[in-house]
Amino acid sequence: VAFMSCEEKKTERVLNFPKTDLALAPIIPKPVKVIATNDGFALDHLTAIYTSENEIGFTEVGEFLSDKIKSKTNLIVPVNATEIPEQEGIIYINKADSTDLKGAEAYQLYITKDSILLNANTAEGAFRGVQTLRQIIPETSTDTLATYPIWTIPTGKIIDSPIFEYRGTMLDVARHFFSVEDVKKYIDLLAYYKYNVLHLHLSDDQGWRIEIKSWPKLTEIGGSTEVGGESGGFYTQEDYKEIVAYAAMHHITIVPEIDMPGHTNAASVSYPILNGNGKTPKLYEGMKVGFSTFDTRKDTVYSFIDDVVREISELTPGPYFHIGGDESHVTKKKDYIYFVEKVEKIVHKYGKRMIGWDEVATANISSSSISQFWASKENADMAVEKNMKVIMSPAKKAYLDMKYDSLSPLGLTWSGFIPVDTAYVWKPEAYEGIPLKNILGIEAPLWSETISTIEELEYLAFPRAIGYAELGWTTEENRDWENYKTRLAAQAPFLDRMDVKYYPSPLIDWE
Ligand code: TNX
Repeated sequence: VAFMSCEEKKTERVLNFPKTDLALAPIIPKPVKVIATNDGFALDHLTAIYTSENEIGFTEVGEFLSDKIKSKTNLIVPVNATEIPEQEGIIYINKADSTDLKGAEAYQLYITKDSILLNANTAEGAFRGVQTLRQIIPETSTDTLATYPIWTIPTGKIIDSPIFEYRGTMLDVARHFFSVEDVKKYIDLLAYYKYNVLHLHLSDDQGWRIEIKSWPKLTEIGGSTEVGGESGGFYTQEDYKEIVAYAAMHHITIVPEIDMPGHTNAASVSYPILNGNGKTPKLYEGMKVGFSTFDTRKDTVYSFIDDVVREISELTPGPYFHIGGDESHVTKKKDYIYFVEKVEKIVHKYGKRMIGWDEVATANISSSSISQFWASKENADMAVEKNMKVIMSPAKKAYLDMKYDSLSPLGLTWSGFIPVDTAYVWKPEAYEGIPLKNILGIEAPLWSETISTIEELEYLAFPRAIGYAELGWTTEENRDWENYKTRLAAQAPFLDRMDVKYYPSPLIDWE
């Protein structure tokens, strides 16, 4: 028996490999450097994974890879197994302190016909590298003379690291609620393209979506509605923890947003004491913005915010808390500034770094706070003057909720149409004169006024979110629309296998 299996070893199987070219592999985001050696590594039933077991998180990364190989190929690839009689073609996932690994998310892949070596400084870097590896495993097995299937991975070397440390998307779960399952599926897809942040817009005029134990009516009342009069919904703290943990497993940071002092109708319906205009508000199911505000001069409002920021921060391991701060059209300018400055202190009290929409830079806030540029260059410039970091989310380029074109059944149009090429062909690192040193990264928001199901979410997010992933990771010299188009076309089999209802843009020759 031993002799028989020897007969079937690599040499024989390798004979049948067509010449490979790693440099042509449709990897998104495009890596810094790819060198092809034109041979093939056979992924098959003899493959095994070994990880740096003593380093935090590396074994989990190995298990993640094994799991994804299983769903793509049906192969069972053992991780750190000790008693496997026969293994060939080992995938090593190692911690390495190499000087050419730039930062926590950097990785290197050395693929030969006998082994794959994935090196990174951290489990996070290894996780990013695993996404590259997943992308170069062919969708179907390679035909060989062997009696069992193999998947040919092209050999060569990949050296890679991102340009930005913050690469996010935002999901508005307030205008329409999305279930924990929906959010998990979105996380699966984001992780594959190396996103590292998911910002959840957890409150707005139309709904409050996270349980706050000290203020239970927020979800009981404020969570009961959505745009269009549908039934709303909210995450219990257990649900939210589940999302946070699932994101963490994918090395994605959750950024919670409680939008205030405007966009607060749902909170004020639940507790009318928060409202500044003296009227008793009603539940709101429309799409207008800018009509609600907290009373910025009332102590109760700040003890409320203290409770909310404390409870959410306790459930959120990531460093950020997003306070919204956009479109407070009925808050007086001086009240708005007073409010943002007070809330920043509360955010700091609970150990978080504050993010706000670009308007927050009009207040006198710390340089450690972050301004999210969505509409006003003037506000973004104020943030730069204050030495703050800026997240690039310009509505004309990066809004996932804009229609692709006039035929799009879903989406809004206030900042224009955003076809797939417009979404890709711009430079977040040199946009509207914001200095590169101030740019923390890029985020593509998906507002949900016009979408209420995961299919609709997918239609607006994909394929544009794939392009934003590349803008956040890949240097400008390595980006090119014509080249990107062919790599994007090659995502179709993956998206189909994941059952993603993406928009089949006619600009792309889908595979
Ligand atoms: C503007 S972008 C908003 C949201 C809307 C969005 C729709 C921003 C900070 N505020 O309240 O949902 O436009 O595109």
